[in-house]
Amino acid sequence: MEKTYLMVKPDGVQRGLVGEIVARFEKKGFQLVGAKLMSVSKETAEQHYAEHKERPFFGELVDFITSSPVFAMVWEGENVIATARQMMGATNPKDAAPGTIRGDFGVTVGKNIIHGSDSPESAEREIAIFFKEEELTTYNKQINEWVY
Ligand code: 3AN
Repeated sequence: MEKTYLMVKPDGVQRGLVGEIVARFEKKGFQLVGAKLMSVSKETAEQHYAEHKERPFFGELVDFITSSPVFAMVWEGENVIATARQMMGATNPKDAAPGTIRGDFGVTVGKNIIHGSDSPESAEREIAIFFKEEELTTYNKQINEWVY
């Protein structure tokens, strides 16, 4: 089953949006298989955002993500990578549709509340950066195929 890495960024944690965000993915029908509140080191931040190294906002990005705790999560489900990106909304909250997380709660592009992997390759890479294998669980929901 497909997995993705989602992270409530420091602005989302500070604004008390962790529960709201977890609830959206739970209600959608995805399965939480790993989660933790954590501080991100400079090294981990630089590794995570490596593809943006040459961008002018790289320093700002690393400073922000290391400034206070994030809520790191791994979610599992059919097409969870693309669907989670849709639920997050456009990168710049001013372009994010109402009903999406960034559309409902975000204002500026630098502080856009949530990160989500954008491909199977980045999901695998990012999950490995933030989680040890033993921190992830596998379990079957005790329900039938209609009620998910
Ligand atoms: P996404 O998070 O939607 O995949 P990316 O990968 O283009 O977006 O950007 C990574 C992160 O860099 C974004 N989450 C955003 O916080 C930040 N970012 C993107 N563009 C800018 C910008 N012009 N100024 C400041 N931060 C930016």
